[in-house]
Amino acid sequence: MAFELPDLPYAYDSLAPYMSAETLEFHHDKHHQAYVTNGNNLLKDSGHEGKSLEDVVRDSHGSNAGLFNNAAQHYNHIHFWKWMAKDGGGKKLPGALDSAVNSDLGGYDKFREDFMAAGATQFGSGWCWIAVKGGKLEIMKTPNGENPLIHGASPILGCDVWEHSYYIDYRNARPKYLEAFVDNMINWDYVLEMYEAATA
Ligand code: MN3
Repeated sequence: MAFELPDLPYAYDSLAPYMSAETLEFHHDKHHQAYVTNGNNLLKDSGHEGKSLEDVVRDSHGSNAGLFNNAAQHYNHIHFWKWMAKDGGGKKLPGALDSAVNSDLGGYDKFREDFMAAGATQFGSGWCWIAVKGGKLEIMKTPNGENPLIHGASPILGCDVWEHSYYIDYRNARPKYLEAFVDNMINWDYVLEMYEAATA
């Protein structure tokens, strides 16, 4: 099954001023498109054709670095666009998610601090996450295109901390971008949807 670039689920300017239209144009139209194009070229005759994207990510890890990097980044970005929404972020967690954050992550304030610290301390390019592992929530961070799928976990929220995600709007101030992501952009309804799928 060939990879396809999904449309953004909102207008390019709808996350401003926290993430500009210019950032989304480059990030979605150029960076994500490149993962799709390169991923499709590498998928051909790889032995992984016909698998779900999740299985391509898991099965190519450690054996086909080029395909893994592009397929994993395709997976990560498909969800990243949906993990953000206009007027998102903050403490407005839906009930089931709120309970899980309280019991597994020490409550919203501790989650906010730990998630931002994971993103800020990921050296170089990568991602910070909330993942479900063994039925419980965990904060994780991974380098480059890696994600929780290859660590036996299911991501339910991820923030892209590659410089292309924030340099236009925040220059080198990654912590400011992480703060805006958590306080003003997280689409908690989509996080809940992934939480329910991961714990079903
Ligand atoms: Mn990116």
